[in-house]
Amino acid sequence: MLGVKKIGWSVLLSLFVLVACSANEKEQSVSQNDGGLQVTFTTPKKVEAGKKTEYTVHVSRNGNPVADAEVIVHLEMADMDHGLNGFRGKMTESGVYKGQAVLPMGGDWIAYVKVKRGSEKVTKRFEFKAEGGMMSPEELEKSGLHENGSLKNPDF
Ligand SMILES: [Cu+2]
Repeated sequence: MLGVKKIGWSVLLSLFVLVACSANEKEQSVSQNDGGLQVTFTTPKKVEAGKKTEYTVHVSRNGNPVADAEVIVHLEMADMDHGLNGFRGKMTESGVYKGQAVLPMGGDWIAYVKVKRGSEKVTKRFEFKAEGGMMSPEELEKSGLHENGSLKNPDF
């Protein structure tokens, strides 16, 4: 539950994010390589709180797509705990895993991308921004989220 003071801050924060985002219209895509599995996390050009958004994870090794990995993405706010949100990635083509999620509010988000294949296991951290304010309790309910923004029926 947020107090009035906190809501004030989140409005300020959202304004700041709006300004910051309009200056950078590129897709928020980051790649990380630890010598084994290379993992890339991509968001659409614009991520908005309250809207179902599709995210893409690319998994490769030495430039070759890695198929049949288990990909689980936890989406967490940088400065706040909203509980469990994210998705289990579905492979749409070799090495490409997609999933959808609704974020309960705008601001700074972190994607923890867990990739598992055989005995290999790696978790990568990616930062991205979402626009918009907070979802109302009705909107949260409609999107299958608890009041704190966590998923009601996670499959991961
Ligand atoms: Cu939040």
